[in-house]
Formats: sequence, C-alpha cells, structure tokens
Amino acid sequence: MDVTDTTQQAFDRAQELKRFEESKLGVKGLLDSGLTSLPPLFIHPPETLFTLKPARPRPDSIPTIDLSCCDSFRRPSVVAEVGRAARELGFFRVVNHGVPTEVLDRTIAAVKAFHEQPMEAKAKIYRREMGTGVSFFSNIDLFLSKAASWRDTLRIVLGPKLADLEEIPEVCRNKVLEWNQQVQQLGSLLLGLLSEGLGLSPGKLQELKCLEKRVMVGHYYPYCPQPDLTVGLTSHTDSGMITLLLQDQIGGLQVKHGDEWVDLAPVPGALVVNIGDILQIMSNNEYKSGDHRVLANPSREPRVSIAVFFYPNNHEKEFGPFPELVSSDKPAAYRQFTLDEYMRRFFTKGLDGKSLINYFRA
Ligand SMILES: O=C(O)CCC(=O)C(=O)O
Repeated sequence: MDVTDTTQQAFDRAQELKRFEESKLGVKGLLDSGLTSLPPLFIHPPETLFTLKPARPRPDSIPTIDLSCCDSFRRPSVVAEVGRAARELGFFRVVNHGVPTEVLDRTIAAVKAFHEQPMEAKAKIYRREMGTGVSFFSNIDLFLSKAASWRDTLRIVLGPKLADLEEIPEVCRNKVLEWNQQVQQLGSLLLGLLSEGLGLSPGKLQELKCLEKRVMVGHYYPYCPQPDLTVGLTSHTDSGMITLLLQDQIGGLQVKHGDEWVDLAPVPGALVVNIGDILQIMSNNEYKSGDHRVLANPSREPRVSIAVFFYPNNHEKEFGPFPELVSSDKPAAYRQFTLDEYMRRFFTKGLDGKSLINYFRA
C-alpha cells in the first residue's frame, strides 16, 4: 500500500466520522435506518477482533458479596470479602444492598425509554461538550479511538451540582432522581467498606468528598448486525474512585482476569462495583482498577446498563498514595497530582487500557 492510499483512507474515515457525528443519529438511528452491515468506521482492528472469542464459563470467578447486616455483626467478614475482591480483580457483585428490585427495574426502563424516543427528541441534546449537565452522544471517544463501538450514551451530571431539572429528559427525569438518591446511600456504605478493607478509618475515602461528585451514563447497546467485527465498549479501566453499575439481563460485560476475558454475567437484583484508577493510585496498588469491555450485542433485544462514577471532589488537594499505605517496603508507586491535571489527561486520551494510571507513576 502506498502513502497516497493511506492518506486517502484517513481522509475517508474522517469524512465518515464527521457525517456520523453530524447526523446525531447514534448507532440506534443507523440501525433503524435499515442498515444490515457495519459501516467501516465501526470495524475494529484484527488484534481486537481476535480476542472476541466467547469467554470460558467461570461462574465463581467474580465474587458476589452479601451486604445484609454489614453495619452490625457481619461487618468484619464483609470488609474482608470486599478487600479481597478489590485486591484480586477490582470487580465484585453486591446483593442485599438495600436498593429495591422495583427501583432497579424502573431505572433500566426509564433509560431504555429515553433511547427509544423519536430521533428528533434525542438529537436536541446530542452534544460532546462535557461541561453541560446533560448530553446524548455515541462513543465518548469517537474522535480519539481507532474504531467506533456499537453503543449510544445518555450522560447526566448528578453532583456536586445536579444538572438543571428541566434539562434532564422528562421521559426519565423522576427515575434518574430516584436512582441518584439510592446510589448515594449505597455509595456511602461501599466507600466505608473499601476504606476499612485498606486498614483505614471508615470515613477516609468520604473525606475526599467522593460521594459528592457523581456522573451517570445510561448506555444503550442495540442489536449489532455483525457482532464479530466490532465491540459494544472497548477495553478500559474507569478513571474515578469507584463505579456502581446496574445492568439488565442481556449480558456482554467482560472483565480481564490475568490474560483471559471472563463474562460478568448479569444476576437478577445484583449490582456490580468496580475500582477506578484513582483508588488504585491512592491505595498504592493495593486495590486494582480492572480492565473491562462490553461485547457488541448479538441479541435482537437491546442491552441497557447504567454506570455511576464517583470522583473525589477536592480540587485544592494534591492526590497520590495515602501516606498510611506507603512504607520503605512499599514506596509510593505514583507521584502527586491535582484533580485538574488528572481530568485534563483523561479527556485527551481514548478509552484504551491503563494509559491514564501509567502517566502518574512515580
Ligand atoms: O455497559 C457496561 O456494562 C459497562 C459500562 C462501562 O464500563 C462504563 O461505562 O465505563
């Protein structure tokens, strides 16, 4: 292939990206327009496609932790389980978490209803600027990634200042507000358990105000006509402190376990918790932010998932490993940085693997 060919390909791709973005259709809109094969924009490179083999079934590889009575006699054993899961995989499910099943179902249904509105309603809020409280877009890293993925997203800032109420689409407004209440309660419990799992005081993570800064993304993975040529969400780690994930029963989420991808199959009533990069850094590598991805959805039923990312909200502070977790045997693995520097770095990279965390290594 000569240089003119590659330049022409790059130009065609840029044009195709621009057309897709300006259509404001998202991938659901493409599908609804009758498309039966993937536009080249969505075809992933062979090194990714090669790994999309079905994961070996390993039902017990993701721990499921029962949170009942964890403020009383069961607390020490729950703290131990949470600490172990956060150290080994960075992912775990929780059950008996206190959020009623009807609320889980209502939240999924509300996000699905948003995505299934007529295109014109969604196009009004199709935007990529992250400063706004509410946005709808396809692929957060559309212009940074090598290939686009088969997924659309509704993003809502929940805190420290909730998006203006009239900006939150009416079709899901009340349910998003209800979800926001529930995730704060559960988030507080989880941050306490994770602090104690590191041998720190229960309030240590909350002191960084990471219950305040919350962003919700409601993903929609429509049926993909060629699921072996693309993905729903590329492999990445989350940038925040922790993520709380609600998924429906379709499946497709995978977590990396050593060199293997393992299915994180949906369990009715359970929520998924995972460790983000900042918590890996602050725990001085005690906890792991696990690599995960979502396969493109081969089912005629769309898949819906809702992630809430909790970030520290202390912009005056310098971040780095907790001094309590640094010793001569275990020196600080990361340098100090401000949240502004961290977030700037996050928004100028794609969703690829661990590149964010590596940037802050000591
Ligand atoms: O859809 C999912 O199950 C995962 C979502 C996710 O990993 C993310 O939003 O970062």
